[in-house]
Amino acid sequence: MATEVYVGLGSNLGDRAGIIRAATEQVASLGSRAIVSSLYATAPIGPPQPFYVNAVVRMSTIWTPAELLRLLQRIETRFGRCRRERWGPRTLDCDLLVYGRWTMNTPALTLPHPRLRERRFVLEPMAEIDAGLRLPDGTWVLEALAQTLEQEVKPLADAVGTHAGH
Ligand code: A4P
Ligand code: MG
Repeated sequence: MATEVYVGLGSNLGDRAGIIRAATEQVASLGSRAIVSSLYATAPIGPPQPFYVNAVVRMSTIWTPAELLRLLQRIETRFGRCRRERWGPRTLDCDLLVYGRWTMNTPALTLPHPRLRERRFVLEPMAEIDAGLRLPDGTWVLEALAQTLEQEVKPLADAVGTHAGH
């Protein structure tokens, strides 16, 4: 049985947009009926660091959560990710945001992603893909999004030539 999943991607080192475009394709190949959001230029959450490009992929997959996480980490590695500082700059971060109606909390995997509800950089692309989306606890993504509008997130096309660059 295939399950509908949402995967969040972020990059803030190197050719961010090129990395996210290529990586979303690789993530989409792990499932079927994939939809890729627009790319967004987003202000960093956490320690001061360059701006991010973020996007979200929704797809149906037959991989289990643990298998899918391992496959996502393999894609991160392929794009040169090396883990240094937590929340620090990275060429590619792939997070499993939502896996069907699953909820779980282990050190290796928490579902839905624990910081999802506070982050406009994932809520905005999720809402773009499905404005009627509800999280397993019943929260509407649009409702959570409305609480995060002070965070700077704009479509990448609009950000070109503006101050977003480094
Ligand atoms: N892990 C547990 N649950 C999950 C899950 N649902 N998806 C574990 C993915 N991984 C999960 O992750 C650390 C461990 O979390 C993994 O080994 C996995 O087993 P990591 O990717 O190695 O480390 P990280 O990314 O530095 O930490 P973390 O906690 O994933 O950071 P976040 O919360 O992803 O934050 N600002 C903007 N604008 N855009 C961003 O994309 N990203 C971050 C990273 C900070 N600020 C940002 C952005
Ligand atoms: Mg991560």
